[in-house]
Amino acid sequence: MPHSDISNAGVAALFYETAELLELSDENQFRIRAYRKAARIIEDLGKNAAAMSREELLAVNGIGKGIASHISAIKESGVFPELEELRKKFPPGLREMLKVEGIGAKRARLLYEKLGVDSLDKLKAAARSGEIEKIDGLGGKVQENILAGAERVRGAPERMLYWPALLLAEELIKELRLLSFERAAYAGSLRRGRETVGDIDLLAAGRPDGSATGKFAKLPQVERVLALGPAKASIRLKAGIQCDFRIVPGGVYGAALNYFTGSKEHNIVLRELARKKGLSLSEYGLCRLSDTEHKYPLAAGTEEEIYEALGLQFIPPELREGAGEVALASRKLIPELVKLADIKGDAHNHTDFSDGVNTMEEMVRAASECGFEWYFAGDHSIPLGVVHGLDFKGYSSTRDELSALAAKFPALKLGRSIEMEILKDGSLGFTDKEAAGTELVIGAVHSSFKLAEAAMTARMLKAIENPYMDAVAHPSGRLIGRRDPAGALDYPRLFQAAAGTGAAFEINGQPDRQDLTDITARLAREAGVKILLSTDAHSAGQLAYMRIAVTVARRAGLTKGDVLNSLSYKDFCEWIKERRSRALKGSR
Ligand code: DGT
Ligand code: CA
Ligand code: CA
Repeated sequence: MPHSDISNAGVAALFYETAELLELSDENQFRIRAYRKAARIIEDLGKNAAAMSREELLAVNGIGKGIASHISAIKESGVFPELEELRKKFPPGLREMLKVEGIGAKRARLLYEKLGVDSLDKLKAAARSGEIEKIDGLGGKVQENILAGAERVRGAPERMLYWPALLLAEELIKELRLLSFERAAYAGSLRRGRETVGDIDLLAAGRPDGSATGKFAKLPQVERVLALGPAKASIRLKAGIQCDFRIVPGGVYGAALNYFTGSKEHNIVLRELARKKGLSLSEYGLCRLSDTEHKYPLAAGTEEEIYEALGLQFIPPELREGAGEVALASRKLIPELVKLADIKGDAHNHTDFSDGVNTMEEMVRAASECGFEWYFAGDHSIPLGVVHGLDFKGYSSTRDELSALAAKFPALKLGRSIEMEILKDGSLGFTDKEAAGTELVIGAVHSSFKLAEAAMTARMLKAIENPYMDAVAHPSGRLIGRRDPAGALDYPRLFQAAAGTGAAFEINGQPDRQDLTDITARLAREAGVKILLSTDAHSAGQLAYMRIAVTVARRAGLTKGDVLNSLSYKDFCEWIKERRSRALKGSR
């Protein structure tokens, strides 16, 4: 039976696993990289790979004959034969060990061969009993870090990142439209744009006659049905998350959407406000207290009507956390939040000159297809441990290559940026003279994450005080669910320093980074620091992560004026120039 319903995430997962197992087999790096690259490209494809013909697949940048054949095989059988063979070679627990920060394939193999460690539990036991530090080349510090890392993997809550949940929800809403629901939306934490979500809450306006929930429960995305009634279905999706789907009468759609969007804290504040006005607010609408059966709502059809009837400005879902937003809305002080349409460009991303999977031309084409006005094509600087970063010579020659592309994409204004290594002592990967010759410098830490709080803050302060530091990338370094943020950075001091030199801070849009967070981004803005929204794209499709960065910015309450990406190309370049000249004067 053909498995054309296998999702892109499903195909990508098979390729990622293959790459990991090949790494455990100490296979050729090129083959490993080819699988990772294919996985990334498929994840970001935007249409279902298994439903595409061989010709269509081969037309995709980065998919060659080998990968196209593998996708056909997966489509035919639902499994990937090459992966099945690899799976027989290694105990399944070994892969789980790779989730531990500080354990790569080499270490996993070493621990397996020397100590027979083939699961997370055995790994922890070996670390606790002191066996790991006895292995040549490992030692006590490594053992300590492995134990801490292993504990984090287990303790990670079963929540899904915002981005995959968003894609799933949008796919399910399409299915609901096919089931003839004109009004359908996702609610809950997903609509509020939380970093991770516990489940997907879906809502549709319609008649609860049982046929729709039944059809919904039979969708190919469903793993099993947890509860099924005429107006509600709770299902477990194959993607590993629960979904609650509710049908409500069209007349109360707004009230239900408001209720199920939450947050619970926001709902409570709204309800108290309603009470003070002699009204009640529930998923059935805003009613008089005397109308105990909710028969004559004053407002229920749309959220806008409800906020208005309560004497409030409309509150965007991203701000509904019960953190003072209702008081602001009553004084009409909710700002107009930045939106995707305000974004004119991206400045932090990667080509295959460093660790991106697409060529510079492919990235530039994708940026022009995004409708950006400008695009700073980026890459890592030296010295970077695992991937190959550019030195200044490499920067300059690739800048020339970028200039040559300008004729092909006349509508897009191009620049070149460098994600500049911030070394352990706070100095940069380029000399000052080289940095001065770099169009845009975005500093980042990729090594020595475990410095003590004071040392890490001092390192960052020194980097910020460099007059060529235009923006600071993902300052906490966290990877949600995998790596904790750097030990309590002194953000107020960093932001104060940045306000002094005019350096911006980034909101990184990678699904597992989201760094700055909504909280630290708000602090930055209050300190007078400009914010740069970044995709940090490592493939063309990842330019879509701008949506994530915008969502975090909205949760932080940022407006268009707080965000550098809303500037025209000319104004953005002007900003860099003025900022540097002010910082240079300040540093003298
Ligand atoms: P999650 O799923 O943990 O990421 O977070 P939410 O906010 O999506 O929570 P969930 O799915 O339990 O409920 C969805 C919304 O329904 C929630 O944001 C507000 C509303 N809600 C659920 N239970 C209650 C409740 O007991 N009281 C109130 N006022 N609202 C509730
Ligand atoms: Ca939820
Ligand atoms: Ca729920």
